[in-house]
Amino acid sequence: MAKIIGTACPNLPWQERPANWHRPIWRDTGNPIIRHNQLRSSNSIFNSAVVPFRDGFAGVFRCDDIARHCRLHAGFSKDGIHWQIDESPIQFESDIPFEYGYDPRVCRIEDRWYVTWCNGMNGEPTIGLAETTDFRKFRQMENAFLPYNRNGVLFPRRINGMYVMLSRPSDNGATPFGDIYLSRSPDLRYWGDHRLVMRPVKFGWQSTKIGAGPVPIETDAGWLLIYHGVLTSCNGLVYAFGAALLDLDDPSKVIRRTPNYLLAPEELYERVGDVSNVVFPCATLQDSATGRIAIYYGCADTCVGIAYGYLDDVIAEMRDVPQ
Ligand code: BMA
Repeated sequence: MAKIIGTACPNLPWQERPANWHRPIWRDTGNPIIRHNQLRSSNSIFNSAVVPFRDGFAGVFRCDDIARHCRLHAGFSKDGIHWQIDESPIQFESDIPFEYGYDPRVCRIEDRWYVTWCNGMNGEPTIGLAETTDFRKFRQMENAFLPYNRNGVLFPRRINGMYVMLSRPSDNGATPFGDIYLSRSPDLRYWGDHRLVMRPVKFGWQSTKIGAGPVPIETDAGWLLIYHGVLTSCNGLVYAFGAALLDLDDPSKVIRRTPNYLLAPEELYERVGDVSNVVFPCATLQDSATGRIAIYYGCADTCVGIAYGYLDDVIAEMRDVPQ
């Protein structure tokens, strides 16, 4: 049995696997847990990130407003299912512009939380970075990289003294390619030592591009990285997700990954929406005592769902996959 390294989270949202369900990941029966129009001003609320916070949970939510601007909003919850999301977007304290924000991730490192997101830089996408200690005040820092980049995801501790971030160099549109890269920084400002982590796999659900999803989970078998993979169908892009194990000491090394997806668009709220056929994971809550993992994912660029699974079942799906 593999073990999650980290704190217990006994109050994470959870439902046991349905009796007739044979796959390693299953959905909350109340999905979608956040609807597209939960805010007065929201066209859609999807690809969003949550963390344990005080006696409940906090998060940063992607809310596209009814002018179709991409905004980030803070939110709080006692149970991880029912969320009070601020009506107003986060006002970052910053010397550099916040142009737009989407696909946030939130990572706790030591005494604070860091938000990474796709930030506009002169209109082009790159990785924005901010810190908070209370989810009320957010101090925006320098963008991590040059455009074009997306899916910036921090590791939850320094590795050999360095902060580590995954990202996905891309282009300016619905990028038709994409590999996961890793970069290191001594101070969260200057990034280097760039390494390729993994590439798409010929044919199938992860053949067009891949991108890191939630903050990697530390386990005694390696870092568990849940990531999205994209297939180009006759009807456009299809977003599913799978997982990989990365070396604990050097996470640019892939140990194994899932040849099959863990979850793909299947339910109506995943198949039909502003962008159909998308499941896009941005956060997990995990309980080190039991190996339970709750995965928060955007559904069809419209709303938010949760899926559940056990660490061992996810690892059992992994194989040696040519990188
Ligand atoms: C990606 C990102 C995501 C989105 C996905 C599917 O490029 O923009 O926010 O969920 O496309 O539209």
